[in-house]
Amino acid sequence: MDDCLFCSIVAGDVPAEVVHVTERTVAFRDINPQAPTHVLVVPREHHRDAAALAAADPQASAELVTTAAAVAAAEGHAEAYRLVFNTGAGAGQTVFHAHLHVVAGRDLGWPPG
Ligand code: IU
Repeated sequence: MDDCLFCSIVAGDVPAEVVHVTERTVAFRDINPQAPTHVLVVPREHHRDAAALAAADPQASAELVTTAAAVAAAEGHAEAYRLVFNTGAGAGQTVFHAHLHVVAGRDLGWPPG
């Protein structure tokens, strides 16, 4: 999709620190990390949010989660990590290409802010 930052990262047109790739996903470090490990897992195809992705491509949706688990394990956090889909501007979504946050490496409070 034109004018989508994460589509540009997937295409390799915008640099990012990629940590894991699969057939349907790309995982890269968040530019503004909120924890020692903060990685975004995105589908290669453009969908505006997690629900749209799940409706269109359930396999890709599942692969986001399995990729996130692999990333957490590779970073030494298999026992404790948080996965977040901010969905909608009111919930903090700022990039409208579905992405799963993988956050780990510090105490994670609940409820989230
Ligand atoms: P959000 O759930 O849509 O708010 O998450 C978007 C994330 O994308 C956010 O954590 C940003 O720090 C991150 N990000 C990035 O990694 N690289 C960028 O160039 C931009 C945003 I703009």
